[in-house]
Amino acid sequence: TRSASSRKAPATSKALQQKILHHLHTTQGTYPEKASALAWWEATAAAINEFVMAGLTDTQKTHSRYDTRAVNYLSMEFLMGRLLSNNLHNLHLFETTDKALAALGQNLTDILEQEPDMALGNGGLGRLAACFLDSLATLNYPAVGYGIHYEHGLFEQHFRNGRQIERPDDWREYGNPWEVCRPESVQQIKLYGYVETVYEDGRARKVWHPGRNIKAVPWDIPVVGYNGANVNILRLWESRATDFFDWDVFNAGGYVDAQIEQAEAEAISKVLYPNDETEAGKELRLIQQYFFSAASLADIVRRYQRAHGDDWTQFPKLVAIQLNDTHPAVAIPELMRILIDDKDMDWNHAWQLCHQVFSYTNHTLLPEALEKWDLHLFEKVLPRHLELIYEINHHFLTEEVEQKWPGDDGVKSRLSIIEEGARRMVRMGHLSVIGSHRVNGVAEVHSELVKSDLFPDFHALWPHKLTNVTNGITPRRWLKACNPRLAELIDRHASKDWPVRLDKLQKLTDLADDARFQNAFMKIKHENKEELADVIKALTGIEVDPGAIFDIQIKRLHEYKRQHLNLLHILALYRRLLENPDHDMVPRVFIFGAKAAPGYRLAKDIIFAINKVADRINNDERVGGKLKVVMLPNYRVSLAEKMIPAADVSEQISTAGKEASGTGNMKLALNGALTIGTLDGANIEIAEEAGEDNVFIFGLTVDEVKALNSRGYNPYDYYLNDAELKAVVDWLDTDYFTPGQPGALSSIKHSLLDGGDPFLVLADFRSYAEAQLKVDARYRDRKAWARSAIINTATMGKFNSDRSIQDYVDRIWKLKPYPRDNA
Ligand code: 26W
Repeated sequence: TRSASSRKAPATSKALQQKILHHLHTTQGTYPEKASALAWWEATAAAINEFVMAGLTDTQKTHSRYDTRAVNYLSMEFLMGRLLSNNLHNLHLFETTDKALAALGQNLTDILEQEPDMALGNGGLGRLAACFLDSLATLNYPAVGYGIHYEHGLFEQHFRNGRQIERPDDWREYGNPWEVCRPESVQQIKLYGYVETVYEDGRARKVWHPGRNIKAVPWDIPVVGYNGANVNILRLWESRATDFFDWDVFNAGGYVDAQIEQAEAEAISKVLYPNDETEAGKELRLIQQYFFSAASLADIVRRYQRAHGDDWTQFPKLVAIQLNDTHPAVAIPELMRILIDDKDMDWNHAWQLCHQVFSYTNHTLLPEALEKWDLHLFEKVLPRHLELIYEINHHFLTEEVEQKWPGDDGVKSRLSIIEEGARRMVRMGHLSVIGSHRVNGVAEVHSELVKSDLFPDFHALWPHKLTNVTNGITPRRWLKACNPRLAELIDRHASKDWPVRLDKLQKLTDLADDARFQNAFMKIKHENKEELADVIKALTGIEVDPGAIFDIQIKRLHEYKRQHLNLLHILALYRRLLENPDHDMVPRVFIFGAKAAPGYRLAKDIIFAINKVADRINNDERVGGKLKVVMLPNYRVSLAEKMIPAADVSEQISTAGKEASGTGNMKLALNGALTIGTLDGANIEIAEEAGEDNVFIFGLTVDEVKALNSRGYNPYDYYLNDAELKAVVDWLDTDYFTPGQPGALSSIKHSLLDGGDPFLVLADFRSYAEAQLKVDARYRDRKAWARSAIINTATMGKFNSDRSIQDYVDRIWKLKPYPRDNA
């Protein structure tokens, strides 16, 4: 197939063959007859890296030649997935490499499978950061991603007797061909200790005497833009024991102590915290946050001073810093510390610079996810930063808040960075809002809730600070690379530049009723389902029929995402089939992928329940192949790439008001799945784009959820008044799905009844079941289904992450694009 752009591949397949062989010999030390698949992958990556590195050098030269304004994207998570396939697509080398490898007797698809996922993130927030890097490079914006070089990314998930088992992820076990270590840019990071006030020339100065010094070593991962655009960098910091080794301690017999110090230093970047949306308040996590924020700021300041020395006037013109949630919020007092303590700047000047460079994205409203640090812990780890936070807070409360609401202590205590109480806490959200010039939510409804419910007083104080940037996804990875058949069909029927101009998919709406196009579109869906069926068989042994509806829910396991609502409906279908073997339904395969945080009991119980229900249903002759349930193990980016193209139905069923945006919803709809969803997050905007007829909306709205909760929600009202609902909830209390182990699934029932059903599962059950009947009815009408599927693909242009990035640029970052010289 011809590539979507008019650009041609930068190498012939002959030339590439030579390069791959060269690397097989000289960097892998092997030869074709002997080489393992892994060696072939390494050699291919090394060959492609020649083009990547050339682009990187050109881009860096361009940025320094024009002294460009850049955004620095600070994120604790970057969920990059695999890079080889992505780099091949973005460099227009995919077909060429395929050919080159074929000529060498190798299969590219198999070789791509050798690459471990780079899973340095939990879920939505981390994958969003990865899509944004792709778009920033593609649009030629100068940008650096800053994060942590975790030795172990998100755990590997296995099932043992249906229960989730975690094993460490070891993505770098055999090295990583993409990353470059930059010892010349090492930073020293200080921790603990105490602050001394020194009087000099009649002025008080603060001197921080740290108790610990840690080395931050940068690893650069090139980020290749589409069409051979810029190659930006993702800079990830690894912690090491410092070289400023305490030789006295060592010589005085402190060998063991010195080793302990080294282990402690290395622990900082050892492992990604697997908690999604729950703040645990752990000291190591705070140290991780400070470690990478401080290293990144030192790097930003070093780069700036290399060009501008002590002239700070250009700083806010050249530097934008985006805080991806509050995890890097400590960067705000850190920049103040650098400017005031190290660079001798006065408070007002420093604050003015600070406030101009920072902006903050909020990704969640869940109270348990809002970061707060115990004040004493904070003081122990970062004594100087706590002082600076007090001072920021003092200026804010006595100047800005006092001006607006004179004498109002209530509003002061609500807006204070410090939460008073038995345990005093540092509120990182407050710090982020006060220290930033812009704050954004990630979908329209979410941003409105940020204004009205999360930060209403801040919104009253600064009406222009809070804004919206709706999330997006990169169509390169999430359509072109993962769904080559559909990509090729679109190449032929819409314009070829859709990977950069996704709105051009609109043209396909004209073909939504065209029988030939419908057949071609649905044939591709069917072929993708056959491929996924093979994957399911290989991973679980379960056989599924590609003729059935593939109904997919893929996301972290969380009560608010309501995988258990899906499960209750599955039980209802099963029950209908048992009560009436002739019950008429389109055969359906429910497919899940989800990891639970290792300490989240109920989430793990829901995984167990899905697995147990799946066992029972899949082995029950009576359902006559009409119902199958599959929970795929170890859901991750590379598995998502196989599942999404094969989905007929996309489950987006969070309690309204709880899912900030969702981005899986966009990926699935783009690939022609019909959404069954609540009016939550970006589902609302998806429904607006696709039209209400092409999505299945159900359940309570944000306002109805609020009203029900303030009336006082009683789950028994629903349980006792819906016989089917009662029957399936009670089913969980028997040993039907766990023979010999009654009560093994009762925690779910308990949470839904006596636990108060905090996410209104029972309240939305009937409406969900009815929407599912409409899904079934639509699927029977093959043409109507095909039409809706096509319209979904055609109307997802808005959700291109290039559009999100352009919104950030226009509203917040104010960058100019700089295509690289020599490109
Ligand atoms: C402190 C523990 C913790 C860890 C991660 C709290 C919160 C998080 C993230 C903010 C959770 C997250 O990934 N949020 C998701 O962000 C996506 C990108 O904006 C949204 O699409 C999802 O709706 C949101 O849940």
